Amino acid sequence: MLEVAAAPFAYAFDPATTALVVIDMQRDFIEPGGFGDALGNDVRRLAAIVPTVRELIAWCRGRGIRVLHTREGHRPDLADCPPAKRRRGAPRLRIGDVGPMGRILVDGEPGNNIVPELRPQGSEPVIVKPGKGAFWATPLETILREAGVTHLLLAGVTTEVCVQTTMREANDRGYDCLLIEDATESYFPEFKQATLEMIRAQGGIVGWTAPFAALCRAR
Ligand code: TIU
Repeated sequence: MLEVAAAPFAYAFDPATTALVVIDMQRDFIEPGGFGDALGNDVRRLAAIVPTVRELIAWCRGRGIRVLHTREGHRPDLADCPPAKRRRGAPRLRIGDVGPMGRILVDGEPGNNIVPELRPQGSEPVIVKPGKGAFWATPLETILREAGVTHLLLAGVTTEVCVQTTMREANDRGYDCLLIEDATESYFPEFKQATLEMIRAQGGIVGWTAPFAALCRAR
């Protein structure tokens, strides 16, 4: 067992039954010309965490902790994209429209790829998800159960949208979840801060948070 100095209290985990889930570190959210940019966001805030996420992935691989990746992406025929999601707001480009990195938020397009620095290795599963949560309409729960996983380390973007939704889905399914604070980011710094606080409030109502350095010091 390893113990991390986390908030609101120590987080203990066994690397053999723990998985790192890296959420949506894809060009659509991190590079200009993707979905995040089309929604009017400054994507540079998200690009800044790529080196830390890279180190986190390497740390987990080095300790035999399973690494899984997710992408938010829809079928090319958009049959799994609720019309309400496509209609929402007034983005420059909507889901399925052709942008500079191919069709926005569509599986198989260049913009849907995970950024090259974080490319999945070998047999690491990549879960393509039509929603914000990584459990909904995906095989993630089956994959984790078959592997005997009980604890999740979480990283990725954006903190208050896909990361928080996934962490809440995981918490309800009984996983003990630790969000790595500097390996997640939001387009809105105040939303990231509020999300970290709401996760660990009330005795860890959704789970734990800790900086990557604290994970590295786990003993
Ligand atoms: N817009 C935004 O903040 N996020 C998303 O749409 N998806 C994810 O968080 N991955």
